Amino acid sequence: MNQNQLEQMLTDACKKDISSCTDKELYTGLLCLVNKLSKGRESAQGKKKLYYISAEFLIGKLLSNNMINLGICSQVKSILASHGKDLCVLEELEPEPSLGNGGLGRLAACFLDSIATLGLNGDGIGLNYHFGLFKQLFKDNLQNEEPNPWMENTSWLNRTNVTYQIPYRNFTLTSRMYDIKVTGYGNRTNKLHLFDVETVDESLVEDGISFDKTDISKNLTLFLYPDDSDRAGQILRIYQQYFMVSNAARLILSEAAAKGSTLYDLPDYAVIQINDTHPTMVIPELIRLLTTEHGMEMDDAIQVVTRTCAYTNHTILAEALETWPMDYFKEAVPQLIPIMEVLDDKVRRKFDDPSVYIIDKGDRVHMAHIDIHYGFSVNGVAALHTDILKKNELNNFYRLYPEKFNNKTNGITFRRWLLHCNPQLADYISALIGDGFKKDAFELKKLDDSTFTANMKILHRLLAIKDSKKQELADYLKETQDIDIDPKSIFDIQVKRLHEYKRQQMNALYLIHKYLEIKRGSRPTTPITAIFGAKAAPAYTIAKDIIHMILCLRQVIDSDPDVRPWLNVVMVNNYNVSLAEKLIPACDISEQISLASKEASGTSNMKFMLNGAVTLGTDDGANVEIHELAGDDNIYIFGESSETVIRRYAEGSYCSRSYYEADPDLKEAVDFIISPAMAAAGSREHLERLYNELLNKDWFMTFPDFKDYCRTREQALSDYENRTAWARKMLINISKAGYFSSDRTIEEYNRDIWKLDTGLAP
Ligand code: Z57
Repeated sequence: MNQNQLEQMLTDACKKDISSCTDKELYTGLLCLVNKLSKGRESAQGKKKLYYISAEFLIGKLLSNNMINLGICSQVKSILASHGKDLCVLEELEPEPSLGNGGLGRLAACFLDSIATLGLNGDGIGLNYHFGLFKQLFKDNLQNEEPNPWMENTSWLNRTNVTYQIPYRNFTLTSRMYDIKVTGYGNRTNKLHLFDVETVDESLVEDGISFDKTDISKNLTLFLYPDDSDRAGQILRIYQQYFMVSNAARLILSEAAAKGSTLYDLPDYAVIQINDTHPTMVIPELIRLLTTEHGMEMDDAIQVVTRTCAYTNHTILAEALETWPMDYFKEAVPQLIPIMEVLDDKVRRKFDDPSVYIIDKGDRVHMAHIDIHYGFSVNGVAALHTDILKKNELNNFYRLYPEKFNNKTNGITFRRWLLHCNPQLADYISALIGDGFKKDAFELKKLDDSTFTANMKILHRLLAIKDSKKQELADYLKETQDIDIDPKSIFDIQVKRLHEYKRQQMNALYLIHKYLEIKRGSRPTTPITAIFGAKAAPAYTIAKDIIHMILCLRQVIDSDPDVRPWLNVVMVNNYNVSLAEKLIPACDISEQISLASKEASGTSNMKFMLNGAVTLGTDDGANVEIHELAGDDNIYIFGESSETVIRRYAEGSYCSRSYYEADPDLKEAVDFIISPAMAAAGSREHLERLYNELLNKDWFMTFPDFKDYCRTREQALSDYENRTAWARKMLINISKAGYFSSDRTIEEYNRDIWKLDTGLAP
């Protein structure tokens, strides 16, 4: 399509001349145009279909992403420009659907993009949360939560005619399916199916995010559970999960039957990827539907379902592995209990090891155990993570079913995380090595060649692009959050959910230490801007205390004229996908400092690497693979190894206080948390609770790693001063990032697990 035709279509969609449109009218017009263009593209076809079921799909804004994938982005930009309009301004008008907490939900969104791009026959299935995840506000240096409404009259959601009756113990809900089109890069359009109930009552929500929990028909899909990896939810979560999987099961069975399946051959028509344990009830629900509504024998149904379902594990944190009291099922979905009892009984007859039972002696149901016994594949999300699952956390299962276990190292979509968020860098890469990397990310390897890495002009250009992204971020934060940052300073960024194992508190302890050093006169060569972005689960007390500490520290430093020109600590408000797209391209140093063994993979580490940030991290999750690819000279690794950490936990003898007593720098930083200066900025109660937690517990072992962390961070800061040497590290990181394309990950899922026909050549 040429530019004139496109301009005409946009004018038609807006129903008036582009120049006379308001920004909002233009945004809506573009949305309609994109919907229309993607209508021409069918879903990939094929006998067998993948269903990716997930409680979270953190899709982010869709306008620009869809335009990139339709191949009209640069044309639209110039059409808009010729009428004095700016796409960036229109982008700000699109509400972000926050249908995920963090990595797990964003991974599902990247996967949908790659599945469509590779022409695979696969859809996502999830829930349509009206308010998604909460919106974060800061008040008195504390996190507050508010609803985040994102659905508008004209939106990406398409109401369908698909509805089901979903039975609970003492009532039935009528569901309705909404679809969001998932447009692959230059390719097919798949679907994200989001189920909802029409009786949901948004007016139930009052005073922040609290609402009446009693009437399920009114509250079922109001919110996404804000717990990330921990703090088991409540019974409403069972209602939500069952709603998701019962709808999914009915859709899957009816699509298979429509294509001619007898349902005994369901595995030839469907493969279900269970994203963490949240959709696990799809296993007993499918068995229930096959036996009660399709006349199948129990043993046959179990066989069929086992050959259809595959499970992805995303964490080894014990507190994140879902176990539900049998009473919850009794109350909400008693129809599943006889099925789960049969499943448990079969396990008990076969294995005399209580650690692999489904129902434990305390009458709790271990959801992951259902997946492992009654699915054909179990995968971890990074090499180290899968190893730990096999050797430690799931060793008892690995010994029973070694053939089920496999690794699929996570990936990210380069369409959003490079082409969209950093077109300047993408264009420059194209100028150097051509466009091929946009289809085959491994082509980035071509950059690792001395014609590029030893070319001063190229290295300077890379630095200039980084500088321009830093300037853009500085302008954006000033305008939207009234935050001042110096674009000439070093941008050191840690953005991810707030969790003790991710150790934002250790980053903050370093910053306290640095603050005190600067105060004593030892100034850095280049000023430093340390940026945090993180939401804490509303019920996660210590996580909220850590946010409080960071915000108080910011205030203390900000009002200290001796230090403020040299060290700026910032916490951006309401960190989400859209902010990530602005922060990541501007980053110099990427903080990936989880306690070794605890971060299953991490995916922001990959996004930063792709955008030319250098990683400062532990040998944990996918950092291990980043380390191997980038090489020792192009990454800053510190801290104890996962083996040491696992041993330390096993010994049970960790005592944080002894580290505190032995290291004066550490002691000084920890004591500063409860100093008068900090107390003046915040609340003593919160600061003291955090101080005591660190001193008496420090469960995620920040103290043993503190010294090495400080030393390594200082090394990175001093290496930054040699600008061309630093630029070379950036370029080598970019050149090795191809492995982390989610296209590679999805090809592996398909090759080893799904085995779908590959539709179109990529
Ligand atoms: C979540 O975001 C992750 C794991 C979970 O069990 C839950 Br619940 C939520 C994250 C991991 O913490 C990351 O390490 C990983 O990269 C991501 O899932 C995607 O696999």
